[in-house]
Amino acid sequence: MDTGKIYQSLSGFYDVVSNGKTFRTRARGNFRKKNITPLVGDLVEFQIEDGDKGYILKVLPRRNSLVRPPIANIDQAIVVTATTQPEFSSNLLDRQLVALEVNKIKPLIYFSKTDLLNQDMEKHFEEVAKGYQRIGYDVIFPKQAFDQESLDHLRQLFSNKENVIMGQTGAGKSTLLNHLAPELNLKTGEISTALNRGKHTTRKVALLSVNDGLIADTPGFSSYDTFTIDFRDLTKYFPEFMRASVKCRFRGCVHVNEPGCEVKKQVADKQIMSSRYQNYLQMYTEIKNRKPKY
Ligand SMILES: Nc1nc2c(ncn2[C@@H]2O[C@H](COP(=O)(O)OP(=O)(O)OP(=O)(O)O)[C@@H](O)[C@H]2O)c(=O)[nH]1
Ligand SMILES: [Mg+2]
Ligand SMILES: [Zn+2]
Repeated sequence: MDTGKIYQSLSGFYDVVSNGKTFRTRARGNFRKKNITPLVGDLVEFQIEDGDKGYILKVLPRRNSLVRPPIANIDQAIVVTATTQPEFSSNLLDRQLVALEVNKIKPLIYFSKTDLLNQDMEKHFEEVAKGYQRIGYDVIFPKQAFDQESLDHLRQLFSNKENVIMGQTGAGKSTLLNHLAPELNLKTGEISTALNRGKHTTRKVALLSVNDGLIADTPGFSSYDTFTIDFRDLTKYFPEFMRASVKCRFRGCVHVNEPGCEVKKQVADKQIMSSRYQNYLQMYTEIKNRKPKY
């Protein structure tokens, strides 16, 4: 029996790398019964058969895992966020940030297509970027698309970590990776077709070695559902709400109808971005009204 890491998953096959060798494996039959799906990033025990094939016996305990994109054991997620084409959605961004906070994965927000903005829109998005920076997130806002400074900054932030690149279809995830490491030669979509046909250019999750780090390219999505958390806990995943909430009058304040709520005060004072609060309320209502699944 050997131990390795899943680098790629494609139609029921898992490519496991062990001591620098790749083995094409399948999951053992009883995985489905036990409701275990191996994920890219998983450490697994596997049995080698016929040289470079094998089957997975066991998925080792995970540090964390995401459903969208499906990946495990990640330190940092580069959230590629289009400022335009597709249109910026603070809601989609905040949902991804919450999912990452829930899973204790460090977000890094990368704004793409900044070269397509006119001056007014560029100013607007610089403010948006600053807002997320004030929350405490690492943010990269390229002055010119793929300028050296942004790429170097990104390289510095991802080296020696296991990273995943996530974001909406057509946001520019694969394009960004190609700029970081041209030898990857990843397939990218035409802007127009990517958006109009709703087709993903990237179809599989695969871990790639880029400089001194590992990055998973992933297929994009167009929507992002909420999470299996208690609605009372949602506030915990908004770091700026947590900082403010020590001054809320009530312990356990969820910042909706309570009097003396510091979060609502800071929204009114524009210290907290109102888009964040609106998105919080929307997610809160959604989670609260969700029918329990049996
Ligand atoms: N002008 C401009 N175009 C960009 C930028 N980033 C990506 N694009 C274009 O946007 C289109 C989509 O890029 P992809 O890299 O395929 O997007 P993706 O996020 O990998 O999409 P999926 O694989 O479908 O999830 C391509 O035509 C890219 O050339 C950018 O910063 N500026
Ligand atoms: Mg792609
Ligand atoms: Zn409050």
